[in-house]
Parts: sequence; structure tokens; C-alpha cells
Amino acid sequence: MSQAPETAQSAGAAETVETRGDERIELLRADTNNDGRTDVWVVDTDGDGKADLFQFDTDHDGKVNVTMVDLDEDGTPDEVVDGDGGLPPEQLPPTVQV
Ligand SMILES: [Ca+2]
Ligand SMILES: [Ca+2]
Ligand SMILES: [Ca+2]
Repeated sequence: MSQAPETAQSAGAAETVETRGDERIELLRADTNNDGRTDVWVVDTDGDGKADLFQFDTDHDGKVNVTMVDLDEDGTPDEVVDGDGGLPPEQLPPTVQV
């Protein structure tokens, strides 16, 4: 009984999102709680320079908890899934500290 009470952890990785392209050009990584690990990823997947994929590590364990895809790039997410949406980010230091 040493497990964390939250059980959604293992089920989250199965969902895969459709993105505009299959590139992963990270426009921004941010560390919102200043622990040295990235919490927010802003990604362009089709190379047009505009962000269409957003990922968030809401519990700050280094793994994505929420992925949002903005397929028409109007600034409003069209699809939101649990986990990394099949697009796990590289574990690199954040480019911006918030
Ligand atoms: Ca962090
Ligand atoms: Ca784009
Ligand atoms: Ca996490």
C-alpha cells in the first residue's frame, strides 16, 4: 500500500493524437515551477513556424500529462488528450524559465 492514490498514470500513454505534420520543432520549452525540468512544450509539427501542439507536465514529474493539438492553428485547441499523445518530448532543459 505504498502506491500513490492516483491510478490514472499507466492508462494515459495509449492515446495518440493526430497532428498537422510529423515534425517536432520545439518553439518553446518552459519550466513553470523552476525545478529545472520542463513543464510546458510548444511545438510546430508542420514547419510553418506556428505552434500547433502544446504539452503540459501538470504534476512536474518530467512526463507529459496533457497534450493539446490546434489543427487549424486558430489558437484554440481542437483535441485534448491525456498523456503525451504518442509524442513524447526529448528531456532537454527548458529554454525559458517562467
Ligand atoms: Ca518544472
Ligand atoms: Ca505549425
Ligand atoms: Ca507529469
